[in-house]
Amino acid sequence: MDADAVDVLRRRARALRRAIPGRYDDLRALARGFQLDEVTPDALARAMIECSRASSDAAREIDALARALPSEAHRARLRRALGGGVETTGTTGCSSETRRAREVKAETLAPGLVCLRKFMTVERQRWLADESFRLGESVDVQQGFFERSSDGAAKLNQGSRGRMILTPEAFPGDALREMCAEAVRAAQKVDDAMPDMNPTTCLVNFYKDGAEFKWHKDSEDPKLVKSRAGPPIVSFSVGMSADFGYKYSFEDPTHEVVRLNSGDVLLFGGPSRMIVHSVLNVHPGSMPGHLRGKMLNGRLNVTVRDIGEGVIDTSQFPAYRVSYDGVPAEGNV
Ligand SMILES: O=C(O)CCC(=O)C(=O)O
Repeated sequence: MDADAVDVLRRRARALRRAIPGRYDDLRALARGFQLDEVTPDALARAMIECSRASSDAAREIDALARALPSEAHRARLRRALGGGVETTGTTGCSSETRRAREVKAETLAPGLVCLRKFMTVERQRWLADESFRLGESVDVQQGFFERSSDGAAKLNQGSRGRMILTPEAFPGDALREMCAEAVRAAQKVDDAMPDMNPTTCLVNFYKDGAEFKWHKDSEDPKLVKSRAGPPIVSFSVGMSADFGYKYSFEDPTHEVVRLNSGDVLLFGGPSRMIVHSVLNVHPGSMPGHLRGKMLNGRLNVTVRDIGEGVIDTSQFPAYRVSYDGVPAEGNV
């Protein structure tokens, strides 16, 4: 490296230290470890995304750091984990897409099954991603997305998927409850069979590209299963697109598929509450521009549920086990 290039790197390092004074040493150590293949690209990407939230200066300098890694192979691995570079507009950035009027479209797929296209604004998608990763990030909190493998590295707690089980109150303010209420109202406008719901629980899943979720039913109070009147699961998708498969019985040899894109909300309740469903694929390369470098490359899905009198056995985490009157519900995953 010539003297000018070294000088540029030194100046950038000083600028980065000024932008994230409390985090600079940790980030530098992670970047070094990554170049020695001792730290995974996801671990460095997560730290970079978190530090870049501090300010637009921090975001710009971190983006420059990602571009300045000397090895192209390492740059490429980091870009992949970030879904591109780090977003340099900081926390207040507002793209033209945000300002454009939203074109929400409600698709009734079956009685009780509605997809609200582009229901979440870009800001809401970013908010949900930021808050979910803030909650799911820490490998030392038992119930985050990550757990430690035997060699001490952080890995997603369900293989290519990470899960958290939360209450809606884990998200600041009343925002998630309000989003849910709005989505239910919008679905009820196009579907008389969509019941009301009162959010009590959220399952948050983070999928790496290519990840799947096996065919399953979401557990429900046996009384409501019989009446086909269960409150809807309200499912928010952010990040990469996925194919969601559904059918009405496990034995059915065929199934329908609906593509869920970032910002879409799918509701299944009433006669569709017990659909058998699966995430068939998460499409690589489908990360929307407004989320690149804002969340770890992949897909986030937040299902908000009304489990009524159900009780969750938290000792089984990351498995999701709900009982009604002491009896484990069918369809626990
Ligand atoms: O990720 C999704 O779209 C579905 C998640 C799901 O099936 C579940 O949480 O039970």
